[in-house]
Amino acid sequence: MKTQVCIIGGGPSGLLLSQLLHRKGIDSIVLERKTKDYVLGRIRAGILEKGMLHLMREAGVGERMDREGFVHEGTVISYGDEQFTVNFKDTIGETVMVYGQTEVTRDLYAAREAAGGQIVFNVDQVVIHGADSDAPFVTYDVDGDPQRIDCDYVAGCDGFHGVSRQTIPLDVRKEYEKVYPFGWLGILSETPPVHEELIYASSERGFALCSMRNDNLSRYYIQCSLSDSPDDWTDEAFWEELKRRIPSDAADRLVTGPSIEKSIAPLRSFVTEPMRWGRLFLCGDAAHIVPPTGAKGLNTAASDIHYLYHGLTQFYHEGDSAGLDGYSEKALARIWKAERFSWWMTSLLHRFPDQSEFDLKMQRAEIEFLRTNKAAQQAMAENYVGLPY
Ligand code: FAS
Ligand code: PHB
Repeated sequence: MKTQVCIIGGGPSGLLLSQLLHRKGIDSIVLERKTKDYVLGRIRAGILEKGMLHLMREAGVGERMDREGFVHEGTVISYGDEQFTVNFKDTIGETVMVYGQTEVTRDLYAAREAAGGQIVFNVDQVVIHGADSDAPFVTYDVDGDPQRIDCDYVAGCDGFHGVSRQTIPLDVRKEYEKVYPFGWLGILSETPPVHEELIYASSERGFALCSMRNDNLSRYYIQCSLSDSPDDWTDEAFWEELKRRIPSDAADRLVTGPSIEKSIAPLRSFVTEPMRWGRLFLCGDAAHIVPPTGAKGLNTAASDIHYLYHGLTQFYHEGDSAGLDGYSEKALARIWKAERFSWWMTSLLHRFPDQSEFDLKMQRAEIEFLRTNKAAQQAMAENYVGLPY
């Protein structure tokens, strides 16, 4: 087989790139390790920045998002029983949207299928060949049958555990990592959200987050030990711990119910440089990871896709490779700012095992400064709604 762009990974990055390229008459094939149902079964991000909203509309898949998504004008930050709102709309005139990654991925799959897009599921043994040559190709197996795709470019959209990043030689790539000493235990419950917007809660017992997917589907997280497993937590234990960490007025009105999904995500900050090697471009989690505290994971994947989509379009339509040549530097400039914000939100709101009394006082003062200072709230708002592409 031959295509212009071979995309490895059928998550939001790979699907969004494939759909955007299709709309510009650029051909791609998506290779996905799992089944579509498996990909759609992963419960992940919930907040979309304005840049992602624009890309979804540009890809022709924004209609259900605009109809069913929830526009949020701000978020609550709480510390024990004290709480305040950082109002993005009042502060900087911007908002975010709550529309789950599962729905984003569902809409993108529907669009690719409607357009006759080529997505190969259950691929195995994917290997990228000749990325540093003018004739790259990708080999893989499906049901044990060896396959080959010759292409102009390879987009590595295969997430943190994919093969694309590993294809870049160790003496070419440099990796930066910070692993946090805790995880997030998340549940999904068919219950009404406890608040109309999100609550990011800091407490002496640890962090908690109250989020949602729709009027009767809530998403909650509590900071947990890395040695925990979901089976260690009954639903009752989860609800009791959540109530201890959020403001008491919210705890009093919290509607609990059986979890329909329960999982633990480790938290890490990670970046690999460069994000390009020859004709291989890394996008999304294949190149970088953020702790989900700043809701930047999916949204930094989106800005990578924006840069690569425009670079490929410029190349195929105008024969100009400037966008492709500048991809890594431009993407990394925005990624590092998102890494900083995600690290800042995580440091601000979580309990760290080695925190001294002074550290706790600094954390408290930082929250108090955010509560009382307009410039601090403006800075948080600008980062949360998404810095410019
Ligand atoms: P993805 O990992 O989503 O997709 C990569 C795809 O490539 C997968 O479908 C995988 O099956 C496939 N693949 C892997 N190896 C392959 C191979 N060798 N060949 C072919 N295909 C291969 N972000 C937030 O903003 N908020 C959150 O709350 C949040 N929670 C998260 C929880 C967890 C457990 C994880 C892992 C991530 C979370 N994220 C969150 C971040 C997440 O949303 C990612 O940023 C987002 O999925 C990035 O999308 P992709 O880059 O497409 O990577
Ligand atoms: C979610 O709804 O899953 C969510 C929202 C905001 C975050 C992280 C996760 O910062």
